[in-house]
Amino acid sequence: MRFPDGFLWGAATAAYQIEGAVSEDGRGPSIWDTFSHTPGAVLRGDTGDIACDHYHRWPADLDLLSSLGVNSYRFSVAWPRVLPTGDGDVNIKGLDFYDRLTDGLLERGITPMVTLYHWDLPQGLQDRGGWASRDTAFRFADYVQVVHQRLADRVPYWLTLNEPYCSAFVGHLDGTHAPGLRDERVAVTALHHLLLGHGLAVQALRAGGVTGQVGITCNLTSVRAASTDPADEEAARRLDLHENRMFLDPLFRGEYPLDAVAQYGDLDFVRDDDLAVISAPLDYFGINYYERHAVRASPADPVRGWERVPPAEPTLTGIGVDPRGLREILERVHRDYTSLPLVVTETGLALHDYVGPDGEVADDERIAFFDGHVRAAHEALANGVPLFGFFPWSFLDNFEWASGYGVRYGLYYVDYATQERRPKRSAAWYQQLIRANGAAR
Ligand code: IFM
Repeated sequence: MRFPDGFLWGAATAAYQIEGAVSEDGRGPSIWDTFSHTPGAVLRGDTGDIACDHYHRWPADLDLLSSLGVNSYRFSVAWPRVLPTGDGDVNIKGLDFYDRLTDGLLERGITPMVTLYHWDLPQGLQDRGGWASRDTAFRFADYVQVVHQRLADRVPYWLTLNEPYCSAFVGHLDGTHAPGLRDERVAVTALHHLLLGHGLAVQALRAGGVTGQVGITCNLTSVRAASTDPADEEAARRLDLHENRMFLDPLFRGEYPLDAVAQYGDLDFVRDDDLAVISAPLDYFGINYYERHAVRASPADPVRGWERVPPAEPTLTGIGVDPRGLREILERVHRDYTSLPLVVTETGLALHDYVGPDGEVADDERIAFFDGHVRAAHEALANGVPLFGFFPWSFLDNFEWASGYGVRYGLYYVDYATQERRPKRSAAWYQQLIRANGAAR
């Protein structure tokens, strides 16, 4: 099993999950600062105030990435560092940080992949309606232009949004992510404005003469009906709409699925030309994969009409492990939606890792997880999917949103009391995989 020469073996993080330094050098508050400081919102009241202190420790962290052997690193820019209230004056010190980070990566021979929005909307914009307000999409494009002007000459891969599903539905319908709302109408409106923001950001990048590749990352799931009962098949169709088609159809077909109106009501917030903006051509597409699930009809939930069948062996986050879903999604996107190059921008496993008496973090389940998913990615490649990279989530243990520091995803263990980083067994495994470009296993 060999991967193509030049295949990107990376690692991924996001600003609020690792940086800390939330009040430093002019950074403004984001919706995640507000949410994490809301009593009861995050497990044990954890916040990203300090996180991995990456804002101060970035040079040593980049050295770790070097020793891991990755040839690419996916990080996100915090909008509230660059524009503390969301628009208005640019905070040069915020841009300086990402400038240094980008140069630090390039000096180490590591290709930057920059996510422009990984959920940390400036609180100032939330106070004006957040993603439920159409104006936020335009403010996003303005911010993207500012970041692009500063980093354009050195960034080969741009991603506009990370996981608009989570921003829209987990943040505005489930209420378990910032801004913590529970209103389906607001969620679907926010979804549209997120996608519009993506499209306007692509326009801004193109107008600015972007030389790097432009894409977006969606988290997609592999959904199947639990049985051939028509009610279960209908349940699977609905969940597929909610988790996949509401994103893929507008991005790649320039339309919302026909069944969206039956599920969510009139999409009267969609204006002429919005879908043309949203579906403007991209250079590549990022996929985050975590879940393959069976779905059945749920008479107890007539509104949604579906429920996931609980996996036989749930992980800490309640989902199962099934690498087949990664191949299925890659093949589906390639077959049904786009011939663009694809990249796995995230996949990973949450564990309660600990340092053993021998000083080792023996995360063998994570190694098995990654092994299975790398194999699934290779199968997709062999079946003709133009896959060009694989980015485990995550480089470091970090602030896992509503789960705080209660679960760990990193290849490196972080001792939050001392900020010591320690490679887990999975880091050594990944290092070997990268050296062999997948071959020697
Ligand atoms: O930690 C998150 C990341 O921010 C987005 N994708 C899923 C990861 C694990 O839950």
